[in-house]
Amino acid sequence: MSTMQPGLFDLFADHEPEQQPRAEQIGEQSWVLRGFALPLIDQILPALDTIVAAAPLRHMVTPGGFSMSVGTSSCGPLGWITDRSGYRYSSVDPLNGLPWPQMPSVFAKLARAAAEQAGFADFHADSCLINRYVPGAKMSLHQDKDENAYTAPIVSLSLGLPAMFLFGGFSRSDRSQRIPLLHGDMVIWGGADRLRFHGVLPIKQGRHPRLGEQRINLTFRVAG
Ligand code: MD3
Ligand code: FE
Repeated sequence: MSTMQPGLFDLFADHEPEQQPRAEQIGEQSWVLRGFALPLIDQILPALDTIVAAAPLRHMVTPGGFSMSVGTSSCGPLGWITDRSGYRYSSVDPLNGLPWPQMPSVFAKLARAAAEQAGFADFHADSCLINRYVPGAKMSLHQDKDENAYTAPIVSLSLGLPAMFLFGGFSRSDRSQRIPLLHGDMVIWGGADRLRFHGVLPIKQGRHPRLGEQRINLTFRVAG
C-alpha cells in the first residue's frame, strides 16, 4: 500500500470503513481495487444499457475462423474488433458503419480515478471494450498488443457473476496466478505488467442480483 496515492479514496469519504475499497497489489505495477466502482453502480448500469441498445453485443470471429464465446461491443472513439482479416481498432461499428456510442462521462471519470489510485496520472481512455460472458464463456490466455503504444495502463471493471482471472507471465507457458474478480472490482495493469499473458476461466453457473446470469467486463484503453 506504500505506493498508493492519497486523494482519490476521498471519493469514498462518506462511506463506512468496511465499505471502503481495498487495494491488492498483484504485480509490479498492477492493482486490484476491490469494490471501487460500487458507489457509482447506479449510474454505470443504465449507461451500459444505453450503449448496448445502440451497439449490440455480438460474437466476433477470430482470424482463425472461430466465433468468440464472449459477446463484445465498444464505446468511445475507438472499438476493438476482430474478423477473418485480423484484430484491430476501428472508429466505426462494423454492424452499422456508425461511430461507436460516446463514452459516458461516468465511465471516463471512474477509469481515470482508478488509474490515479494505482499511480497512473492523467489516464484518458479512447476506447472502452465491453465483454459479456454467460456461464461457460471464457477467454483463453493472450496478450493485448493491438494498441498503438503500451505506455498507458489498461483499466478494467468487472460486473455481475464472479470470474477467475488468470494473470500469467511474459511467455504463454509461464505459470499464472488465479485472481477472483467480483462485481464492482477494478484492476489496473501498467508498465511492465502491460504485456503479460492473461485470460479468464469459464464462468460458473449462477445468478447475480443486479446483472442476472452474466458477467460483463469493461476494459478502458488508450488504443490510438
Ligand atoms: C492483464 N479481458 O478484453 S480484464 C480483453 O475479463 C481481456 O474480459 C478480460 O483480456 C476480461 O483483452 C480480462 C482485462 C485485461 C486487459 C488487458 C490486460 C487484463 C490485462 C493486459 C495485461 C495484463
Ligand atoms: Fe486481454
